[in-house]
Amino acid sequence: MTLRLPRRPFARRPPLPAFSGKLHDARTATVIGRLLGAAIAVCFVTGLVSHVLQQPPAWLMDGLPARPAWGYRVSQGLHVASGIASVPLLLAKLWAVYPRLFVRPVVRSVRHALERLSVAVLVSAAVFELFSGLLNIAQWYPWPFSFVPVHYAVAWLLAGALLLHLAVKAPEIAAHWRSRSPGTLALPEEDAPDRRSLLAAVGAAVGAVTVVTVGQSVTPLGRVDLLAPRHPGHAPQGLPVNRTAAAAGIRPRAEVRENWRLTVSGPLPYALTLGELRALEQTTVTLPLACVEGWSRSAEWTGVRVRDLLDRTGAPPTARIRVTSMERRGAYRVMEMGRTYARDPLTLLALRLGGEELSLDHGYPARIIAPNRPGVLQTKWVTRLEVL
Ligand SMILES: Nc1nc2c(c(=O)[nH]1)N[C@H]1C(S)=C(S)[C@@H](COP(=O)(O)O)O[C@H]1N2
Ligand SMILES: [Mo]
Repeated sequence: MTLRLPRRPFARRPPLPAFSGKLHDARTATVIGRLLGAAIAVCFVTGLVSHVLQQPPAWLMDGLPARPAWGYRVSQGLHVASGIASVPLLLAKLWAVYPRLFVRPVVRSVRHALERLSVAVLVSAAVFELFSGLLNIAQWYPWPFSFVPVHYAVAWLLAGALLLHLAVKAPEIAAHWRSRSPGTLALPEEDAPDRRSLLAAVGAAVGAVTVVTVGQSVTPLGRVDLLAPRHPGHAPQGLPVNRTAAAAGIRPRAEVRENWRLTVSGPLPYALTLGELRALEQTTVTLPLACVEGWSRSAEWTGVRVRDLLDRTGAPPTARIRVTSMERRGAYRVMEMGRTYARDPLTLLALRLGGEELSLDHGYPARIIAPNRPGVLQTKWVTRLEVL
C-alpha cells in the first residue's frame, strides 16, 4: 500500500504576492493616492513660497509682499505639517501597491520599462524629500551635500515624476475615483469594510503625527508638541535659539557693548553707538519669528524702524539694502532686503524682545525683525546697513 502525501504547495518558493490580494487593489491605491497627492501638492507649493522668499530671483527682489505679516509662518507651518503627514500616507500607499513593485517578468516591454523607471524615480524622490526634510527639522545633516539646493532640486524631480505618474495612471485613477455600488462593476466590493478600516487607521496615524508636532508653529497646541524637536516656549526669552552667540563666535556682552557701532552707508554715511540708537524713536511691534525648520513663535519687539535709519542717510525710497552681522562666518552672516521690507513700518532693527534687552543669543545688541520673512533672514548681531 502506498501512502500518498499531499503535494506541499509552497515547497520551493512562496509565490509572489498576488495583486488581487486584500486591499492591494486599484481602488485602495487611488483613495490613498489622492490624499498623498494633496499633501505633496501643499508641500510643493509652500516649499516654492519658502524658496522664493529666501532666495528671490533679482527681478522679484523688490516685489515680494511684506504682508500678511504672518504669511511665512502659515506657509512654512503647512510645509512642515504636510511633509510630516505625507510619511504615513506614503507608507500606506507603498503597502497598497507593493505587489506591483514585484511583478515578474521585471520588464515586459519598452513602455512597461519606462513606466517602472518613472515609478522608481517617484518613490526614491519622495522618500528622499521626506527623509531629508525630517532630518532638517532636527538640524541633523549626516550627508556631504548642502540641504537647501538638493532638497529644492529633488522637489522638482518629484513633481515631474508625479505628473508623469498621474498621466500614465489617469485611466485607472478615473475608473476608481468613485466607489461603485456592488453589482455595477465586478469590483471586489467585499473589501469595502476593510478598506474603510485601513483608511481610518491611516487617518488616525496622520492625525497623531500632526498633533504631536504641529505645536511647534501652532502655539495653542504647544502642550501636546511631544515629538517636535523644539518647544518654542521653552527657551531663553521665550524663543528657541538655532545658532548661539558662542557658536557664531560673538564676544562676551561687555566687550560687545564697548566696541559695537552701527554703521549705515548711503548717500550720507553715519555711525551710531548703542546709546545713540536707543535715543532714536522706538517702535514696538508684534511679529513672529518663523524658522524654516518649522518652529515659529510670535514675540514683541522694540527698536528703530529700518525705514527711519535709511531716511537718515538720504536713501531713495526705492533702495534695497544689505545687512551684515558681526558673526565672522556662517551662511546667514549677510542678508539682502528688498524695497517692500525695507520701507515697511513693521521692519525694525530691534534692540528689545518682550520688554527686555535682547539676550546675546537672540542677537544683542541689535537684530533685524521683519514681517512675512523666513527666520534665516532675521539677522542677529547686526553691525552694518548698506544702501545698494
Ligand atoms: N547672524 C545670524 N543671524 C541669524 C542666524 C544666524 O545663524 N546668524 N540664524 C537665523 C535663524 S535660522 C533663525 S530661525 C533666527 C532665530 O532667531 P533666535 O535665535 O533669536 O530665535 O535667527 C536667524 N538669524
Ligand atoms: Mo531658522
